[in-house]
Amino acid sequence: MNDTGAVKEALRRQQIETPSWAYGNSGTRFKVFAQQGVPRTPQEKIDDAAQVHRFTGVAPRVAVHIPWDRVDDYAALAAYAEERGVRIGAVNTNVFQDDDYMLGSVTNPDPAVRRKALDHLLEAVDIMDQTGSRDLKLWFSDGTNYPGQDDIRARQDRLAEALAAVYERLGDDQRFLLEYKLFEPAFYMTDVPDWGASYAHCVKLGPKAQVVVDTGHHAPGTNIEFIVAFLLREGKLGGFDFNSRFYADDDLMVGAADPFQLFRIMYEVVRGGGYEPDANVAFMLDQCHNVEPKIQGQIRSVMNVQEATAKALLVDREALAAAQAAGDVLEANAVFMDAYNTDVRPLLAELREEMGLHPDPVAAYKASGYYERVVEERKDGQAAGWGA
Ligand code: LRH
Ligand code: MN
Ligand code: MN
Repeated sequence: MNDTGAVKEALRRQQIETPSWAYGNSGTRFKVFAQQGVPRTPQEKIDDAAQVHRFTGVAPRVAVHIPWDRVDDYAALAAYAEERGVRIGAVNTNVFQDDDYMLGSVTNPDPAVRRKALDHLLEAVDIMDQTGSRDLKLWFSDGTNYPGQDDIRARQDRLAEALAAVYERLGDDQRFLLEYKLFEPAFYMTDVPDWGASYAHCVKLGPKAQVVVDTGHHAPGTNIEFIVAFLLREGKLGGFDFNSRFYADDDLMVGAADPFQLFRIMYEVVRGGGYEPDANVAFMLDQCHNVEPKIQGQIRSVMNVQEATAKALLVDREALAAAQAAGDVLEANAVFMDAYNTDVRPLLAELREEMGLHPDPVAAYKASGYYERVVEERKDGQAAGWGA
């Protein structure tokens, strides 16, 4: 796509979902650093997410994580979000924080623990009914630390049973996204370690089961764009948890560690039709801002995804196809790199102005005084944190 108008049009309809947990305090197992002005309630997280949308224009949804965002009335929470110009997006489940889950949740050898975990997943679908959310995001920390600790195959059977029960409960307009992760917190064997395991379970269940790619969940050196291309071709790419990493599941700002990788991923998304609205690929962020300001970190991340998308849309597909067909390796690579090396910031600034936004979202946010206001307003009470 080389016509700037068409590129802008495509960028205008981009939707990037931010995670409620990115607005709360977070850290590592060594220290959670408390920041000022951090939200104390799910409503205040939504207030902050609305700021990201206000200044970027492309972040209209916020994902929730249950029980971190537990409220009495989820329909009221959805209405609250709408009043602030955003919507509730994916409902993320949490079967990793109770003592009961030490040996696993849905794969636990104890049927009572499995039942408890499944009940939580089903409750999350009830919540989706109230928030109007389409996506249920399932991530299981399940796994083992030592060879022989539990039966790998039996755990797969238990997992399949739970997934089937959740699938059964989904409404017509709902689906689940099964997230894989190589390791952590389990260090020997994880029950959904890679896209293949997620894909196989999803294929068996049907179209309402899709794979979600968290970009921080692979072994170093994994070709993530290949996975994206493959899943899209199979109609099984449900979405992304975007973040970046240098070493493991670092949850740093997307596009910070390896912007070229983000571009390559977005190119495969565009190439595979995943950017079309009816492809239903959810572009979500899953990040933690341990040392940087949170709302500003989210704004920066949204802009990083926008920039990678703009470059992906700018790839001269015709020239690329011609070079590929001719076996012209260097020309094909040059066409690809041309798009990556384009400075798309002026184009995006122009687009924002056309959308009635400030061309520089970070500067506009800083000048808005929102941060100073919430630091003052949120002085008292308990700040929400990762896990709170
Ligand atoms: C697991 C994960 C998953 C969780 C989130 C907090 O590492 O990526 O998506 O829900 O982190
Ligand atoms: Mn994730
Ligand atoms: Mn993760």
